[in-house]
Amino acid sequence: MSLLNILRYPDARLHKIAKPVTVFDTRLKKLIADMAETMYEAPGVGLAASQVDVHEQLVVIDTSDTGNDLRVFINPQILWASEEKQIYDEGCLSVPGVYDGVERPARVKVRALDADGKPFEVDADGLLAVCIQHEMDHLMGKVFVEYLSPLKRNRIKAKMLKEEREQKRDKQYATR
Ligand code: GNR
Ligand code: NI
Repeated sequence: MSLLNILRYPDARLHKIAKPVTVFDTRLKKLIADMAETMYEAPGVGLAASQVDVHEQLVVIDTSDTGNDLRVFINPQILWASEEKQIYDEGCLSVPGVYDGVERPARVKVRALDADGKPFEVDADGLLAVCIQHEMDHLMGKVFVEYLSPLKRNRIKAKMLKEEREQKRDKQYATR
């Protein structure tokens, strides 16, 4: 297994649209294992393939307290979303250190394929519902900060670019 590099906002590759998975082979199994390892190590409760620069409709999620309930969603589709909304303080591994409220449907019914290409459905609420919708946004090239006001988004963008500049400078300094 190997850890994958997580793209950081505002990287243009985070806005690419993911294509459906069509081949369920060992390459897919390895990608799922590597994404799970990367998610647990981060640590995070979800990871979309888009975040590791693989633009295919694949998501891993584990919202359990124990970290032993890995769920894999391939080519996910929302079959139903509740009228009722919930506001959840979201974070994202591609926007580290930033948390803000996002309003989404409180409950969703999702259909997806598992790692073997077998269809399944799940009724989700709470954090799982938030996470599924957050990850499916990634597959469509959308990052949660795009739900925030332009003012907040621009502040976040500036903060991320500043951190990027500082990290590059630190790296250069370390090798001199
Ligand atoms: O680890 C994560 N935590 C989280 C918290 C609230 C709402 C959504 C998330 S998903 C995030 C991992 C991530 O960035 N997935 O794309
Ligand atoms: Ni995210």
